[in-house]
Amino acid sequence: MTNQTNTLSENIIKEFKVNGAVFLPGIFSNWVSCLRKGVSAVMKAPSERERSYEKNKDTPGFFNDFCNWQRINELRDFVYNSNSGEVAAQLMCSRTARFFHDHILVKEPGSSTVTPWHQDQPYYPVAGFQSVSFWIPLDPVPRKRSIEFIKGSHTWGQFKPRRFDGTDLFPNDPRNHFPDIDELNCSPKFLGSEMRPGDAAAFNFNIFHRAPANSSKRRRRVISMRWVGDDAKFAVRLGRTSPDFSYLNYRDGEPFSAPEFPLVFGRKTTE
Ligand SMILES: O=C(O)CCC(=O)C(=O)O
Repeated sequence: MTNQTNTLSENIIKEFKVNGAVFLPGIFSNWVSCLRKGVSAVMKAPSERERSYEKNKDTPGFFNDFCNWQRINELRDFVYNSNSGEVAAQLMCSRTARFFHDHILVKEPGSSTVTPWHQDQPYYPVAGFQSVSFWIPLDPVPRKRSIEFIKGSHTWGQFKPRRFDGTDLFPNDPRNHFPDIDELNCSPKFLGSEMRPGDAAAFNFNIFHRAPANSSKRRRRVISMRWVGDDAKFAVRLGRTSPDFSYLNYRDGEPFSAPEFPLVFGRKTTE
């Protein structure tokens, strides 16, 4: 698979830092067919982490599966051989880029599941400000069905995480519940864009974001590829994280390092 643009402009890097999210048209367009094959392989044989919504009702589903890059060749190829590690390092202003996990999110035509406003980092066993997820659509997505962010909200602190079905992930978490966006006493600015296959929305793990239902007649296949930078440390949460890595037996504040999280960009020759 061929590589493509690796160098981002200073303006893009600044926009990411200040706004917490940036849209990168065409950045992974060479990888669309490879990623589509990877998503299709996972959907044919989901992992034990698969968690889909509405699958037992008569309504179209919202397929979610995580952490498949080690068993699916196409996803592994993207992680190691695409420009994503280098692009991630630039956005995070980090010397290194370590892969965290892949997350497949397929909304079938007519799926009524809205992905509610949330931020990602409180769900994860990782702390640190240097982080980026690439939300990569593999089908065209108009602005009204695309991921949406609140500009600058990656600096607003961390809140108690809820599952996408509305239940608390960590019931004893003392942090405040995620704010009701309609009741914020500021005027949030929303960031969104029409997107094509192979574009990416790059965003910090702490930014507030959501994605609408899929009221269209076409599937909305997306893969989110998540990366962390030099300052990543393990974070112990008050329950099983999503995705769950409790089998690693990590301690709070330990360097975020395990074979599951390969250092893809900026490796020292001795590592
Ligand atoms: O695609 C969606 O519905 C939500 C995506 C999301 O929340 C994420 O990638 O972090």
